[in-house]
Amino acid sequence: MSADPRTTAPTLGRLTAPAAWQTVDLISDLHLQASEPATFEAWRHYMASTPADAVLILGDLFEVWVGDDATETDPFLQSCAQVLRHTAQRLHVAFMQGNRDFLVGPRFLSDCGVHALSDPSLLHWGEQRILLSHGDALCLDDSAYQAFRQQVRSADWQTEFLTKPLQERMALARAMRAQSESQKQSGAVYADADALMALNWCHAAGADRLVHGHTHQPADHPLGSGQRHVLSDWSLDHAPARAQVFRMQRGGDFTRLDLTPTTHNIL
Ligand code: LP5
Ligand code: MN
Repeated sequence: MSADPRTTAPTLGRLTAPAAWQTVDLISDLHLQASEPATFEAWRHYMASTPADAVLILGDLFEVWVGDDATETDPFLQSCAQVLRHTAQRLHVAFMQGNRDFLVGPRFLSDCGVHALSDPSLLHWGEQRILLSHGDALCLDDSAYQAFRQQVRSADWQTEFLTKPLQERMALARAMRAQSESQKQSGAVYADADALMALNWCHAAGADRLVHGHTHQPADHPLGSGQRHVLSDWSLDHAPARAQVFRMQRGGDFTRLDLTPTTHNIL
């Protein structure tokens, strides 16, 4: 019998903030792609100008990722790498895999000077303990997705997939995206993060806050005696425009910066 994921303690990554960090930004679900240039430009501008000491990317930075070797021939991915590289020279940039870009590998990250962040990870920041996740693993009621996730996160599946020629991997990813979009068009109601699992994760980690993305439903929910903060996705190429940064200050001030052009709130 396999263990109940709701009550199983997760394997935790850890990130200890240096004493000098005053501001940490969290972003996720930008789904960067060549056909969405306004979103890319907003991200580029934000990365070049944020006053934060760290930008932690909680998954789905990329619309899709079929292997680090794709960057060799894709000018758009090279531009994204350039933005990461420039930013990582100035501040701490960390990347957690999402359900679209779980194949981003150590080679790409080290080429860009970006730190890997496992899912979930506990941020130790002074007295604060903040748990970070992409969020897809918490959407337990989506059992078809959880089965798919278990398969594609296995080392065997990934080794086999990554040995396929690039064009074949791209075709498989397109088919998978089409399958996922058709499920969305058919009006499927998506599962939210499971409340018991989220609470147990926080207890196991000694955290009173969880921050995650994936569901594209930005909100702050009570979670036991703490809170669950859900990040927004980004899109400046399709209405409604959305691009939010979750900014945390040392000592516990949390704000959401809205970077959509109409707000005049450009960093
Ligand atoms: O991503 P989004 O928001 O549309 O929906 C997600 C879940 N979908 C996914 C799939 C991604 O969109 C595409 C993955 C790209 C990875 C590229 C590299 C690997 C290629 C792999 C090729 C096999 O994550 C969606 C959730 C939703 O979030 C809400 O949480 O419901 O889950 C699904 O759509 C998965 C299905 O429910 C189960 C799929 C069963 C497999 C069917 C195979 C169909 C044929 C595909 C051809 C390879
Ligand atoms: Mn996601």
